[in-house]
Amino acid sequence: MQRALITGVTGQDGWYLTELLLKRGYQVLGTTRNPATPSVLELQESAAGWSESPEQFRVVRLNLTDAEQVDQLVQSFEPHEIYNLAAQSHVGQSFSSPLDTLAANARGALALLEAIRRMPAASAARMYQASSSEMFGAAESYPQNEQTPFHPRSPYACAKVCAYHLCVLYRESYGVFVSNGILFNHESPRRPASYVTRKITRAAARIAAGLEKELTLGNLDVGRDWGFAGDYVDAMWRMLQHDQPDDFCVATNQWRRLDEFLEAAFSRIGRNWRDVVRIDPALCRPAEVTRLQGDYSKAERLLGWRPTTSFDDLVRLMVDADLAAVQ
Ligand code: NDP
Ligand code: GDR
Repeated sequence: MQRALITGVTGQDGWYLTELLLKRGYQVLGTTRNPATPSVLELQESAAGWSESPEQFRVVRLNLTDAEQVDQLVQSFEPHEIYNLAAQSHVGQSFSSPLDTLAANARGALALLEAIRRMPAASAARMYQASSSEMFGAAESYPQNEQTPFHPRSPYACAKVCAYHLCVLYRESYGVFVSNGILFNHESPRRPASYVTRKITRAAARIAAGLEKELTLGNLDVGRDWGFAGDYVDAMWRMLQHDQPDDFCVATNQWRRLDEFLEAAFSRIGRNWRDVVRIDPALCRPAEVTRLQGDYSKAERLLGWRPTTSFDDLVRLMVDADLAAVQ
């Protein structure tokens, strides 16, 4: 049986990846900072439905910045694959907690690379590193691909650039099988409401139900390449099945302005977003990433991956899930 270790298993991507791996017969060990939370219980209940047996899925506590703890976990579980998803993943928040962000997002990746380096070469784990399109930041060329230079615009993005280069270094210096997935924004009903897409779809549903009257946002003058998280975890898995480690952009090749997302979400509930959206400058970031648009042609060519969910379907899926939740 293949064994996979997923750090940050309680997050959006951890959820979809756990489902994918359990349904493919993997034994999955997930890590969290706190196993006593409702999200762990919810995931365990869902995982029981995706597994053949209760032994197939477990969640353990791990402090990713504690290299000794990381090493002990890796050497005892002997995973074939490691998916490093744990991170302080909120870009805006990284400006108020830069040191914690750097520790979790860069030091955490390094602790895993070091643990892999100490595994017996013949059975060393393959690693997926959750790199991000935020690393392109202020890039001026579109679309962005694996050759586009990085220009990070937040402590979050700087930490991800650091982790990215550490992965390349360990691949080149020690032959570690580690691949960077440079994933563009991907969303789902499991996205926390602190991210703009879910904040919008949740507010639309609550406004439709008469529970709220307005929605407060920051900078609307931005655009992103938004895909569906369920599609993107399949790209992660494919990277670790490929014959060699590499770096891949995962995206839809389309970008939309934030007001187009608002338009799509509020038209689903028959309202005009301009009537309810209020701007609060306090929600704007000290440095902004104005436009990200990916090019997934390398992932398609080498991994046979392509997205299956359109922008309109994604927005509909998220608004409908939030409407169902308020009802
Ligand atoms: P989430 O924020 O939903 O999940 C990440 C998990 O990491 C959390 O559930 C949390 O689990 C854990 N975590 C949070 N803060 C810390 C911290 N300071 N130290 C250690 N662990 C922490 O992220 P996603 O699932 O959306 O993303 C997965 C990974 O992919 C992240 O690394 C993210 O940066 C990256 N990424 C995401 C993209 C996206 O659009 N979603 C795009 C590109 C990259 P717990 O509280 O249980 O410990
Ligand atoms: P992002 O996602 O920063 O791209 O990072 P987020 O949804 O937080 O912001 C997208 C854009 O919307 C603007 N914005 C707002 N954002 C939030 N959160 N709340 C608001 O009220 C608001 N108003 C406007 C932002 O300024 C920004 O330009 C996500 C995370 O998942 C990262 O971990 C990941 O690496 C990148 O996507 C790719």
